[in-house]
Amino acid sequence: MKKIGFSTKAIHAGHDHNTHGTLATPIYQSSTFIFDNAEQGGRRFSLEEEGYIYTRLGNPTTKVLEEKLASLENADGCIATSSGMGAITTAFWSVLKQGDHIVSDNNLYGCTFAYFTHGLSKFGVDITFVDASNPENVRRAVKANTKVIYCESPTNPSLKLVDIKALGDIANEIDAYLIVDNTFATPYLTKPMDLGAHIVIHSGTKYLNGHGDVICGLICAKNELLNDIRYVGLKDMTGAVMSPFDSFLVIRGMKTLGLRMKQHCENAQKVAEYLENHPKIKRVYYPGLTSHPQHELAKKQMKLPGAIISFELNGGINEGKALINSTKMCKLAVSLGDLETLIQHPASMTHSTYTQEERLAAGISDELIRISVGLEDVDDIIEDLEQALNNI
Ligand code: LCS
Repeated sequence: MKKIGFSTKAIHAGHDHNTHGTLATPIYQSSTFIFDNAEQGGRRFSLEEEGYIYTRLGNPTTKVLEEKLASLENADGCIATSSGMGAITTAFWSVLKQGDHIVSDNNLYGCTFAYFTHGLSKFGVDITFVDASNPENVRRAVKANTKVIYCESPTNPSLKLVDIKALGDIANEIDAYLIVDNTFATPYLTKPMDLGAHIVIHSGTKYLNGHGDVICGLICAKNELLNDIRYVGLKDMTGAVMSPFDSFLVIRGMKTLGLRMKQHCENAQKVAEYLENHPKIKRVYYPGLTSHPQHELAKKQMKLPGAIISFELNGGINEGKALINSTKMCKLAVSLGDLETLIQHPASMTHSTYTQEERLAAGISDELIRISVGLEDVDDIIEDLEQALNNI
């Protein structure tokens, strides 16, 4: 059978075939669903009969979104949540029990790191942080009770890559789950399920929605995990369910994911090359540059190198702050993956949940600046950075 293209799936997968034949997905803004009789209600609750019960357990608008992402990620299924953190916590509460051990890469989004260190550890879960860009470090950290290997790739904010296939092989050898946060790459650039991941997490707030107007998350998983994640983790433990209206917005955003990612990456490559050649800049972290230590892995594992860039200025933290205070069009804001170019300072903002010592151990310097390259005309992005750099 002919393979269906990415954008065709992004536009058509999960279509809601309703009686009115709507082209756009209707917003089924209903908290509950009416049963024909008591027997049917019972059958729905026992999962003997398919159908809707209550929106915390499933909703027809959200189902379209879930089927769309499952199709793009080559996953058996997908479960939408009210935030990326909701996706992470729901997945972990679903698969872990007291006494389990996690091996995680040390460079994570700040709140994921906080969930591990301040949250999970209180419930008797043991976590070892390693530099997972070398799979041997992960292998060495494995214990008899290791249940999950966890990573982002590229990582937030250092843009380090993790060899997902190598980690998938380790997870399978020790009968653990590999969970990959694919927020930075999106399925357009990397498909972790094809490389051996058992669960793929997204902050859909970022590229999947792409328009900066929703907080949401998604969990893609293998068949055997789906019921536990939806009917235990989401239904009973976090309750972090996505609203039908937000699902509608993310469905609309995802239809253009392929187009947007292509342009985001093209813009980012030019911005990264500009920054790397600028005399006031000490170092640029971007997988599309030949100076990136894992440039070869990026070419193998990613269709394009993504659109987040981090860099350090000559000088340091004060120069970095002066720069982000001087941009005009590029907005000083956290988040990423929006149409607008966003610039921020991880040490005092997104990664302030790490102590300075933990941050430095994870390779996140105090002077690091992160840019999410948007979809403005790239010459205008560069011109804004140029005037800001001239200001310091
Ligand atoms: N995973 C990654 C890789 C993230 O970057 C974020 C948020 C999350 C999960 C959590 O998703 P949320 O709950 O916010 O939807 N990252 C942010 C960032 O770098 N700036 O602001 C939020």
